[in-house]
Amino acid sequence: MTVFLVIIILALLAVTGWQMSKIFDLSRGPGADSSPIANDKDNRQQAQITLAFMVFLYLGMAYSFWHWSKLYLPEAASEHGNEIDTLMFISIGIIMTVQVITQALLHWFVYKYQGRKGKKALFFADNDKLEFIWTIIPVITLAGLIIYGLFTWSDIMNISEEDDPIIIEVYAKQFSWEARYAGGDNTLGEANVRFIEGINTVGVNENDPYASDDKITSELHLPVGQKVLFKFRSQDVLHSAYFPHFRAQMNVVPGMVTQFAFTPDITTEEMRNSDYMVDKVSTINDIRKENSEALMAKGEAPLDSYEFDYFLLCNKICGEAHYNMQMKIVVETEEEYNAWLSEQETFAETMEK
Ligand SMILES: [Cu+2]
Repeated sequence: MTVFLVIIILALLAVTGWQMSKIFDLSRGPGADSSPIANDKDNRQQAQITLAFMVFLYLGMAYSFWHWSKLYLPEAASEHGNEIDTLMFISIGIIMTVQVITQALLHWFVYKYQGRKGKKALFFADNDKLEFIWTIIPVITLAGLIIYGLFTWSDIMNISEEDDPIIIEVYAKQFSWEARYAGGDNTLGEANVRFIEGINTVGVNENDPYASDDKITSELHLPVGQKVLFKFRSQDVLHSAYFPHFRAQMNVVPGMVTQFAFTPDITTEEMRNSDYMVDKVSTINDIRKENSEALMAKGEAPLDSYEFDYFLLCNKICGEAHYNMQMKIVVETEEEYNAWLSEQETFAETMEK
């Protein structure tokens, strides 16, 4: 509502400004140049504004890179992540180069060939050679990018049986995630929303023999260096499972199972100790310390100090608490993973209670 009001006020202000400029023109009297046709002075002014706009664009671009590049994600923590990053880097590199050159040409030509009295534009109908050049270069570049992207995509999405991945179900609902480990048989029991009842929160079929050893958890633990196949289900609306640090994302659609596999290759501990993360965490904690002092001065509790963890986020705006829909991910050694998993209760044990 507030946004709507602000838009209306801005629109009204624009109309007011426009009307005032008309009144201003009328009040200048008969002596002033009131012709609607642009003269040399107008043209020069417009050409200079165009050049100034180009400078503004380049400065804005340089500032954005300098100021926001620290917000980039850390290095990819999965095996395929580097492929995605390279694809992204090459695409952005090409786009940036073309953009910088064409902006300069566009603005410079507007300036150089500004309107002048007595100057006439050359009539130039077409040139087959030029048309050919500016068609074939984008065709080759785009085809190259698309084919490269397709190969990367199929490389990441094709899961071979030989990899023998660990199977984990990721279950989404407004507004939380749950994970279901397939247990000793590495086969998930049947599940459906119709089976949801009481503590059976993800709807596992109690009568399915594969289901009894499944383990339902509120944290995702993954062993480093092992391929994990995630099977996604949603209870209610469209969600999107987003693993930013692992460069993975998959829509979670009610009524169907979607999947994505990746191999985590940096443990939580290693990521915490990386230069990038040590630096980032200390910056966050400095800010928290300052804010805590302000809070304590008001007699409120101070903030906890921050420690890095991987997390799974929802990347579809799925409702009012969407922003809060996240699950902690721990990447650890195989021994730690096995120790953690053996402590988790099986589905059969949960249902006995
Ligand atoms: Cu969601």
